[in-house]
Amino acid sequence: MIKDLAAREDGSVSVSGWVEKVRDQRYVQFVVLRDETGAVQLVNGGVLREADPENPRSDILLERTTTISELSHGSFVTVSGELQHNERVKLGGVEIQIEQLEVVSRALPDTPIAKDSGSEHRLDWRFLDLRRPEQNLVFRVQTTFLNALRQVWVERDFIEVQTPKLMASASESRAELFEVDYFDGQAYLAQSPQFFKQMAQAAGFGGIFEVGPAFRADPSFTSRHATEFTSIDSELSWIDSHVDVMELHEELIVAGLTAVKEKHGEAIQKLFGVEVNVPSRPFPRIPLAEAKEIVKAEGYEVPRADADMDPEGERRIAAHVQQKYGSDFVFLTDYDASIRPFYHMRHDDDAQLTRSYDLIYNGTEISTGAQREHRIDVLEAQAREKGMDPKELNFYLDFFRYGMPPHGGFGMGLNRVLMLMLGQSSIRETTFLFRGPNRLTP
Ligand code: AMO
Repeated sequence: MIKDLAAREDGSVSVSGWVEKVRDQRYVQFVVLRDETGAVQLVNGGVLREADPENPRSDILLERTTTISELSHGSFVTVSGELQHNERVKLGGVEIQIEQLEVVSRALPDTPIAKDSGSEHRLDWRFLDLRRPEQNLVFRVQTTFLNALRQVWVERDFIEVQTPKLMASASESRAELFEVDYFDGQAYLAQSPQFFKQMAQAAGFGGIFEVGPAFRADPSFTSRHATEFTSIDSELSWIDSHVDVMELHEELIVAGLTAVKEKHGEAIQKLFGVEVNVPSRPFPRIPLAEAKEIVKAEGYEVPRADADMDPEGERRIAAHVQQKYGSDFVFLTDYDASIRPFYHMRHDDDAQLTRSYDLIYNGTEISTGAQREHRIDVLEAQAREKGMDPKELNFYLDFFRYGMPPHGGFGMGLNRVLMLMLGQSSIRETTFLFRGPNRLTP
């Protein structure tokens, strides 16, 4: 790998990679070669532009010179030569004197995207866009983040599940639901693993987690919505309230960010110009109604008093929390029952408020969590209150009819977390292959 070259001693080496740049000078040729780990400068000192009968290596040198001068950007080549350390070489302090260069796969001469191409055009050519070191880093960070979360779950003895993405009913609301033909009938793409992670509680699994796709037929073109995204879900039994869920959530976030900072902090700073901050626990917790009062006192009124925070409200409360507590994270808690799903448990002393929360990171919602209602009679009543027909939900309600422990959990959008962690302007940059209302390819 190219990143290992600097640590090697001078001598014969062989490397492969994509041609990033060619400088074809009269007496010397330079090629910058990149693989997924870094870049290195190759040098052809034996440039020969026309046959030289006096030189016994004339044919070889002439062919090599021609090959290099015709190299197109993005071609994949294998090179062998002499590695030399040279402090004056800015790129890693080493260069390779080319002895042999083989073009393994030639790229068409005009690369369809450039550094400054617009987002949609880059998405059309995502495989080329992903060759950029920044993009490569996004998915290395994702791997490290998820791995750290997984370690926490495994240490806590949680079970990993894979829930079905084809369902017979909606899993969140009837809005934003993709319907697909299913033999002679209809199926729906899962909007979240909500019902099944609760089923795992009825099954006696206790702590569980899933990292998998979620689908939302959301027609919006915002920077934080996709029609398919990766949802990080966890659920656990025997909780006293949503506070237990928040504590698990904090532990996971701190573990994920600690691992990312340790492994990629420097690269993130260099390529994205942002610092990864590991938050201290507990994260600030503010009831939603109080958060609305705070932003109102600071001059911003959330458009609808009976609704969720709007994006501007989220930004403002995050700025307030940042200033007051120095935290990138804030839990907004105790959402009004009218804006929460029927399965959220309500407070004993105030049936209008749910035992739920949203987690805001750098000014944007990344997650929703709650204690769930496990008492079947209350759950049925709450479903009816929301205009739902309990008969349609029977398969779900059955989970509660044979002994269901108190439980709760959360769902968190992976692509949003990465966008906010890396200071990106859209989840298009932090999704391997983005899906939106007008994008089903590549
Ligand atoms: P909710 O609908 O709030 O909750 O979704 C949880 C998190 O998923 C992410 N998310 C999205 N990301 C990209 N594009 C979208 N269209 C999109 N929709 C949602 C967000 C959001 O905070 N079942 C509950 C969770 C739970 O209570 O366990 C749920 O799905 O980051």
